[in-house]
Amino acid sequence: MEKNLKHLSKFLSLILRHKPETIGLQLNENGWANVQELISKINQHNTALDSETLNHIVETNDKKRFAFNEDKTMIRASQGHSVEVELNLKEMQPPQFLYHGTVQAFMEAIQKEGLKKMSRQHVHLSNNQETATKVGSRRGKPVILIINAAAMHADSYAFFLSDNGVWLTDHVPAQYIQL
Ligand code: HQG
Repeated sequence: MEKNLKHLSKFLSLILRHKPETIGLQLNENGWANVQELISKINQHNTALDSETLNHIVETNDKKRFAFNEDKTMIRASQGHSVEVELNLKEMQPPQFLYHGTVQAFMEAIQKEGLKKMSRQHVHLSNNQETATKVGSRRGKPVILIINAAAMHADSYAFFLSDNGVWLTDHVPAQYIQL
């Protein structure tokens, strides 16, 4: 059961962040999908999903990746998109330090160019080293970078906090990164 839920959650990430066209779904400009349409298109795609299971995934997802709108007719991913969406995130003052987990293989490029958003809409940062360690571990032995977020903010770089607590920014120039 848990395995199936994890599989469904990954499939939802694919649909709601990257490739809605896989099931012929369209996200609106703010990344929202109609819940009934999502459920029926996922079922047409030979993947069983009912609204109870979807609610369960949204509530119990370890990173709270998905969120419903107020009347629960719409759903979206809270961050992590590669498709262009306007999340209308609140610009916020970051804590003094934020963290980014990566791997050694990227360090040469990162030290030259800083952190780039690559295929996503933002650079993803976290407010604790533990989360950054998990993010980096997806790719191998993690290297944790400490970002001087307060200094960036003082230099007018904008930071946004997603609904699920991920800090987002456009680019972290190398001078604000310490190992
Ligand atoms: C690296 C997951 C070369 C960067 C996670 C990272 C996170 C560079 C990779 C969320 C670079 C991009 C995002 C540069 C950055 N040269 N490599 N100049 N700048 N990189 O997946 O932060 O489980 O797009 O270090 O938990 O790893 O999907 O970003 O290794 O929150 O919800 O390029 O995805 O969340 O990789 O992960 P990603 P990320 P979910």
